[in-house]
Parts: sequence; C-alpha cells; structure tokens
Amino acid sequence: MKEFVISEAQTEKAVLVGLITQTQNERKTNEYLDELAFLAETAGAEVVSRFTQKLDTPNSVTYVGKGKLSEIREYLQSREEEGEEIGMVIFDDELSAKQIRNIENELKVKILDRTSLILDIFAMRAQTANAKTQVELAQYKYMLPRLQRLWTHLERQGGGSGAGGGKGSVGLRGPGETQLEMDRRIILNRMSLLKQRLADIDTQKSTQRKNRGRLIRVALVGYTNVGKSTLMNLMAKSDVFAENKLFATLDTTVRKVIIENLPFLLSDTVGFIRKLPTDLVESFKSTLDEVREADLLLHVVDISHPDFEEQIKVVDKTIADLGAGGKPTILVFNKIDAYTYVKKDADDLTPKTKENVTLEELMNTWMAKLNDNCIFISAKSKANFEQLKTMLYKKVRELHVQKYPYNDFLYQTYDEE
Ligand SMILES: Nc1nc2c(ncn2[C@@H]2O[C@H](COP(=O)(O)OP(=O)(O)OP(=O)(O)O)[C@@H](O)[C@H]2O)c(=O)[nH]1
Ligand SMILES: [Mg+2]
Repeated sequence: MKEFVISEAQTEKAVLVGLITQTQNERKTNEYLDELAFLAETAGAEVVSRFTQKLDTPNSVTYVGKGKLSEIREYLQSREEEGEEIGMVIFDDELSAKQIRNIENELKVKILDRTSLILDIFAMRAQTANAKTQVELAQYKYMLPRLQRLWTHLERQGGGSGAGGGKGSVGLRGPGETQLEMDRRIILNRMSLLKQRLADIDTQKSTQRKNRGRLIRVALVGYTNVGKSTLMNLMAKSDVFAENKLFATLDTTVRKVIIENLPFLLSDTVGFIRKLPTDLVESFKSTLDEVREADLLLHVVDISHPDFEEQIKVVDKTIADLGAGGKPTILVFNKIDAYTYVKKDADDLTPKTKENVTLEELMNTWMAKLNDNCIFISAKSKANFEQLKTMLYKKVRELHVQKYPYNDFLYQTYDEE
C-alpha cells in the first residue's frame, strides 16, 4: 500500500538559544549555534532567529535569565501577531526537567535541547532493526530522569502542606503520581526488553564478526559530515548513503576492500558531534563495536571546516570514552579542494591568525606533529587518493603480518615484483 504523503508539508520554524559563558566565548557560541542550526535543518526545521546571553553559568531554573526569557516570549508573540507561527525553541545545552517545564510555561511552544534534537534526527535516520532499537533505548534514557524529576516536583507541590494535601496547584496539575509511577514502570520494562533485543543482536553480530576470517579491520571514524561515507564509497566502490546532512550514517556498514592483492575490511559508522552525552554514545555500543575492535582507525577530518581542530579533539575524546583509544591511527584530512585561507598583504603587520594559514603550511605543521601519520586528500576530486591507497597498503600489510604471521600468502605477487 502506498504511504500517505503530505504534499506541501510546512517546515516548522524554530528559534535557537545559546549562552556565552566563562568557558565559551562569543565566537565559540556562534559556531555552536551554526552547528545547532545545521542540526535543526537536518531535522526539517527552519531557523528564523537566534538569541544569546552572557551568563557565568546557565540559570538552573530557566537556563537563560528571566529578562532574556521575556525577550524571547515577546519576540514569539510579535511574530505570531504577524501571522508567522514559530513552533519550537531549541537550546544548545541539555536542559533539566525543571528547566524544560519552566521555559515551556513561559514560552508556550515546544522546547528542545541539543540532545533531544540529535535523538530526533537519529530516530529519523534509523533504518535497521539494530539502529531503531538503539535509538529507542536512547530516547527512553533521555526521558526517564526527566519523568522522575517531574514526579518529585509534583509530590512536593501536592503533598507539601501536610497530610491529605491537594493534588498539585492550579496550572501544575499534571498526571497524578500513580500515573507517573506507571509510566515509569512501563518505560523501564520497555527498556529492559530493548536491552535484551540489543544483546541478542550483539551475539549475532559477534558471531558474524568471528566468521569474517583472518582479515585486518580498518574503521573510518570522525566528526559528522566530514566525508567518511564518501571515502567508503570510493574505496569499496560501494553505495553508502552520503549527503550534506548531519548523521547521514547511523548504522555500520562493512565492506571488503582489496588494494593490490591485499584484502581487508573497511567499516563506516556514525559520526561524532560536540556535546553528545556519553550515555547516548553508549547506546550505540553495538554499532561502535566495529570501532572498538578495529586494528586501524582512519580518522577523517574536514579540513575546510573552520573548527576542524576542535572536531579532532572531540573525536579523540569520544574514541577514548569508548575504550578504543591508543589504536594505530591515520589522520585523513579530507576536503582539501574546499580549503580556503585569507592571504595577508605584505604590509599587513597584524598577527597571523588561523584564517591566514595556507594549506601547505598547515600540511607541514600536521605532518611534523603526527610523524607523517597523516594524509591530505579530497574524496571529491580524488586528489591524493592513490597516495592514500599506498599508505593504507603499507600499514595494513604491516598489521597483517604482525597479527597473522603464518598467513602471508596474500602478498606473494607483490613481493615478487
Ligand atoms: N568539497 C568536498 N566535499 C566533500 C568531500 N568529501 C565529501 N564531501 C561532501 O561532504 C558531505 C558529507 O559527506 P558524507 O560522506 O556523507 O560524510 P560523513 O562523514 O559520512 O557524514 P555522517 O554520516 O553524516 O557522519 C557530502 O555533501 C559530500 O559530498 C571533499 O573531498 N570535498
Ligand atoms: Mg556517513
């Protein structure tokens, strides 16, 4: 049966909110908001405005200050009077149940934070049973503490005035505690079912992995949207979904690649992002087993992104959190075709900033820093692609000989040359 499609689906309009704090200056906040806007667009929303506020730390009650919240409310109202409906406000940091409730009461629109937005995209992207189960589990994990806090809050509100106190004050009469306790139990049951399902999938997958034979395993890792899938397609002549959207890939794909006469396994997996809560990453454990069990990591970096250095750090940290740190790694700086820099005039004596660095200078710095364990390519124009293949050949062969010393028949033709 054909699915019902809404032909001219209206895109939901959204407003973004971020904080400028002691640890996050204005430039950083703007970069984070650019990324949040990209996430929102990926989820199908249109960003119409942004609000920022300078605060030492987020306000525990409303995230931003009271004044800023009123400013946002007035903005939403004025747009509504002009006939433009803004359906949601998205905050750049994870919000507590209390913050969500207070902000919602004030703004009367849907309130999302970075985590729930990412979860939304994950849910949209999930294709396989494995990915779907993982996303559902992650969504419940996100919901559960928020439910709990809501429950404690109601208990305080309702029962605070002595025995037999009311069931919550006006405007705060949510579902009663029995209902919430029930919801909690249903969710917990569902979560253990999902965990069991994932454990079954895990067993299946690890059996599959064991049956793959004595081949070196290489994993493509990196920030989201850097070109991992594009590179996978190029190497494996495969057809992995790649596009200019965040989290285009959710599940892991494994392909056999042969360079010269040396076969190895290459896997492509979910990209990482800033401010991704660790237990969300944890929910993708089985997807990320491929990374954990890899012999070699190809850490792909988008060198044309103004923030690529921070992205490298985020990826390194996530890999360490997954318990996959310290593996042999090659940094693959991708998108050299899109790298731009601002040339300084000879008489311009202002200090050189990172925007003024040429690609060549950048290459030299990183090659020195990484002992040549890096390469600069363009998966789009295929620049230096042959070099990457040669590099991979050498590295994989080295690892293969170490790991399977008696299985060197693979290279005979090459050795005889
Ligand atoms: N200019 C340029 N664009 C590239 C290059 N490689 C990939 N891209 C583009 O970058 C975007 C992201 O590519 P993907 O391969 O989907 O990236 P990914 O790392 O798999 O992303 P996720 O799966 O979302 O984490 C696509 O629009 C690609 O066409 C390159 O070398 N140069
Ligand atoms: Mg991808």
